[in-house]
Amino acid sequence: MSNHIKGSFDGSDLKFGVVAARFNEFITGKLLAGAEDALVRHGVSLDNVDVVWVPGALEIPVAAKRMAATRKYDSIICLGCVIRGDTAHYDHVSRESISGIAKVARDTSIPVITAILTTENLEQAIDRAGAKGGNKGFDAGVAAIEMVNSMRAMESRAASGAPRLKILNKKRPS
Ligand code: INI
Repeated sequence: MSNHIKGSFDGSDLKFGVVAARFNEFITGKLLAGAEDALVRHGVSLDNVDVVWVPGALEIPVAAKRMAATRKYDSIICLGCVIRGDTAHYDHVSRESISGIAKVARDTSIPVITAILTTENLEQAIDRAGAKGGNKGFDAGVAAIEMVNSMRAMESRAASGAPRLKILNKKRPS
């Protein structure tokens, strides 16, 4: 039978960075409240949560990258809200911010969690920021804790076994 590695939802002693966009702050403030609620309910102390505000969703990736580079956070949670307007700007902002955040996670190996709402209108955003669609900030907080603990569990299991792919460590014949 295979070994299933699962992260716990215990956030005590974990430290989080949050990057929140001021654009559409009416919504992102609610995402932040949801994320903090999730963290606290899972044992995180708010003393261990640092929140950096940036102008808009496009600025989130660079701030998340700088936070990750400090190596002081177990996970970084990104909060933004992009609402479709009359131009193609929406497409650029949503695509660049979300793909930029995903790249930070890959480049730094730190779980970087995305709660960037991309909606057709304000009503859809409200639904997802604490109304009938739940609160995507809360979901992001829970996902951040699970990811940290699941990566830790995987690493501690891997550390207990013999190293594989020994051939890679051998000197190539000249
Ligand atoms: N930023 C957002 O976070 N949401 C939006 O809906 C949005 N729209 O629609 O323009 C937006 N634009 C600002 C952008 O993120 C940058 O802050 C700005 O372009 C400066 O670089």
